[in-house]
Amino acid sequence: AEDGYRLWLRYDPLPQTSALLSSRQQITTFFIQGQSPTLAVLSRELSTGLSGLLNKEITITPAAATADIVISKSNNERLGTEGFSIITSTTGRRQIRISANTDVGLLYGAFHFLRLLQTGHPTSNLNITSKPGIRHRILNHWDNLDRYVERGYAGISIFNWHTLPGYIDKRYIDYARANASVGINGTVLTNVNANAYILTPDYLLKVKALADAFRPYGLKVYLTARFSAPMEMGGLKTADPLDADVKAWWNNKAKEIYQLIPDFGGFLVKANSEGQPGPQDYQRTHADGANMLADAVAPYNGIIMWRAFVYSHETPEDRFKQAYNEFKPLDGQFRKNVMVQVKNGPIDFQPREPFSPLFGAMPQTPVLMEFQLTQEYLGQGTHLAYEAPLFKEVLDADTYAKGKGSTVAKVINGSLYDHPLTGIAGVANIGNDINWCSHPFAQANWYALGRLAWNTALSSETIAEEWIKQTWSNNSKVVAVCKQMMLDSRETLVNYMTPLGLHHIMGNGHHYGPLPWGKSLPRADWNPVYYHRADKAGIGFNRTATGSNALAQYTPEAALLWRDSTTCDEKFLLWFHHISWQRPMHSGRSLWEELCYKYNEGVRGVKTMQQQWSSLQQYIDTERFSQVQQLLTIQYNDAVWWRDACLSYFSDISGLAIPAGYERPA
Ligand code: GCW
Repeated sequence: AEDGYRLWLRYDPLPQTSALLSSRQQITTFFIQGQSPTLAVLSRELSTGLSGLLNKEITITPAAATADIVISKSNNERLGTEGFSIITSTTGRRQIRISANTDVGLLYGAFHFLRLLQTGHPTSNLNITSKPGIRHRILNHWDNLDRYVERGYAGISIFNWHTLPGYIDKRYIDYARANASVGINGTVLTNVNANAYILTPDYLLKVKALADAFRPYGLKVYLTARFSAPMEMGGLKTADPLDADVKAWWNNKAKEIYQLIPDFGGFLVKANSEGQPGPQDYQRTHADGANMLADAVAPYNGIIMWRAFVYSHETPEDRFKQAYNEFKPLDGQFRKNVMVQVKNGPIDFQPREPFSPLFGAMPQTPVLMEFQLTQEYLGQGTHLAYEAPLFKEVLDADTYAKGKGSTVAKVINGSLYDHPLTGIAGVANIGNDINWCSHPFAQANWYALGRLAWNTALSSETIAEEWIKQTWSNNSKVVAVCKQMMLDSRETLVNYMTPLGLHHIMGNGHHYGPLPWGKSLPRADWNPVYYHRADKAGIGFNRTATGSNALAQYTPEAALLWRDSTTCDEKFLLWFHHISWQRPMHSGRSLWEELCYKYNEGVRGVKTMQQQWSSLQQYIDTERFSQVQQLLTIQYNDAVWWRDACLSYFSDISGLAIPAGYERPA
């Protein structure tokens, strides 16, 4: 576990390949033009990184002309405020030139250069320009003030409110480094199920201490705002967003925060969802609530990220449809500094969901993507599930909102509707475990979020390969085997948990193991039977025109993929259709047989991962090798548990026996 602390910034000496040998010969000195806290951070990182990787002494030189690496400001409009270029110049003395318009751009450039070295890229002929495609690249911590992390599986919160503001834990700095290394530039420190206490003067001083520590790394802090704070903290009788005293309270609070933290990012808000207070408590709309807060932070260039994760069981409506029904009519009513934050799918971070129909449906509103890095429904801190393929599936999905090619990625990077305000968020999987994320492979999901936020066009494969080389080894066998494990892992997990479009059949509350028979919770929409709808005749949720008609929330072209049960992509089949157990599938098997087949595929997939991992023993440090090996054993047993529980239950419901040739439940 200790070895995992360094994440992907290990900087161990590189193997002596020819690409490296030339870099090693060429790089001894670097020069940094100018001085600032960010440049100091950059200089430290480059010294540590280069001397570690190249295994020799690296020195800073005061003379650009004699340096091997020159880091200096440019004035290049194309690079924007965070982009950089890295060029090997061969005119005159051979130099690697890292340029950017800002200090933080230079820092990103330096981290990218270290990444190139760590991944074995030759540096003799570089000609790179890069800038982020999305402006706000943010982690959302669901961390409570008592350090309990909601849906956290990696220990308690890294934010130690007790010793702040006096004590700056080294971990805060390493956290900021890791984020900067992948371009993450914002962090929401507190849970969306918010505690108003964070807004008290004492806590704001603690937040300021973190903001000061993170600033050199280009990492802004944000907080969650509890909508009823004016009552709880301010002693007001209401939190009605149209009430003058309420507005004044928030305006003063914003002023107080910005006096302490001039570059405070703004607020993330969960309102009128799962019992949280909100504007609807006063018969006001989400827009009224968001705009009131937006006005409070606008003078300081703050933003509001207002979540669209709303659903209520009082409404008989399919939960799938509720966020869209609530928010779509509000398009055009939000202030310019409001983003609506939408989870990738319409229900809740399932192993596979169709994209949320809100993407593309609110042309006048910047829509921010919320992914979940913490694997609440994907085996948590225990199962190996590389999420980049899940993220990519959603980003690449076509909304057809402005014709073919209107991908979700284009909605969130602002290009489809020409929004300058853009964002992507990942619910963090970080805790105070020595290795940060509990499962050594879970670090890859944090890494992937940053890399995709920078460039949504990167492939899952490229990201995996980069991460493996930096985290495990440059050895080609390790790279090939880990990459295969990672790329297959999500589909394997879908197979043993929720194949063919099943969803939300996890155990109540904890969401870890299977509970397809679950129907005891008071809220129908929290019970698995609500989602799979299995009966004697068949299985699946009819969301076509003869059912809940959730499909009508998509553009007709997008809906076409799923509308007809005979042509529907089978991965999504039971999301949209109630299908007879006997229905022939593309494989020629009946639906029931296919379900049995898929669950077994899932179990087999984990067995394969175990074998793949075992083949790497000689290349991996004992500690991390054994940790992953043990976790894979748990994952295998869990996959068997999932298969047996689900197939037994569905067999009971359908009256169909598990066909010969498939493993049977014990
Ligand atoms: O996925 C669900 C979780 C809740 C969470 C909620 C949300 C923070 O089970 O724990 O609350 O989503 O996203 O608001």
